[in-house]
Amino acid sequence: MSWGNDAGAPRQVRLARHPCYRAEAHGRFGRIHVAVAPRCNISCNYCVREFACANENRPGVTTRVGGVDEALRIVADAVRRDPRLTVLGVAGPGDALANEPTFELFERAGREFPELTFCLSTNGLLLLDRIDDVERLGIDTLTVTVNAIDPDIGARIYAHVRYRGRTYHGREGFELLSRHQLEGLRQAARRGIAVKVNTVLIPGVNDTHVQDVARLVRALGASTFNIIPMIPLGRFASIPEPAPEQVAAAQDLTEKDIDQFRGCTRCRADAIGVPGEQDCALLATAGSKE
Ligand code: CLF
Ligand code: SF4
Repeated sequence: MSWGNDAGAPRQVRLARHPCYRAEAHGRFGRIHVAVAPRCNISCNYCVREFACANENRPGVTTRVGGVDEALRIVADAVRRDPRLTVLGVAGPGDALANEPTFELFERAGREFPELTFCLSTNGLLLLDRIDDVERLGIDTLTVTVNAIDPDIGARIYAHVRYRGRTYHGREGFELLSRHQLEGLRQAARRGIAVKVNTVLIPGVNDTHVQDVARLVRALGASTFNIIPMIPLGRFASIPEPAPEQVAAAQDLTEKDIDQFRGCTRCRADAIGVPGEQDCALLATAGSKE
């Protein structure tokens, strides 16, 4: 099966082949995550990252963190194996924008794989600082995780925020993060980048707040909203995972304000494949050593 060469295709065409943006693309097209971003600049209370993990399927884990050369070999191997893989994404295991290899990767991939859609997922702290780079590198789709807009709620979700050599806690940390997230996503949308907001649904913390988040990010230019049930880990290990009905209710509520993506499979940082099918990250990693 061939889907032709999308190099230079209008963004709408590229979006139509993005499994995390268009319902009709979900189950038909896939993504290649390359784990070139180990470091993070904030601390979410539900986060546990693992850099040598083969048997868990969730964000923040990868079999290994590799360099850009290895990542590009993985991409070449993956697109050769499966032409349905249309999206190249950096989604951790830390924050994409807090790791310089992310930028080198997209720079080189722009020359080597111009037909792929470039996707980047971030906590948004550095989005304002790097928005020119994000645009220059041809990032088509940008995901910003926005878990709150109310400082009283946000201060409960993040243990700290580290920015330009200083560490911020509590409300101060959240307000800094939130300003950068919201202004960054507004500027990205104004530059024509398709912006999706991921909101991690945390029972008892932000579950009555998601509509406020959805309305504001829509007003700022986000086009898609993805409510992700929190996996109880780290400092939030004792909070129960939201039931599927809770997630569906939050999606139904916010659907009035913004398009929903309902097919999220909470991918690993090195997931490769069509979401919902078995990922072949280990296979591709092994292939890269050939
Ligand atoms: Fe990857 Fe994320 Fe891009 Fe998709 S995943 S960087 S937007 S190409 Fe997709 Fe995976 Fe859910 Fe993310 S199913 S965790 S929403
Ligand atoms: Fe973990 Fe991602 Fe939060 Fe960083 S932004 S602490 S990697 S969940």
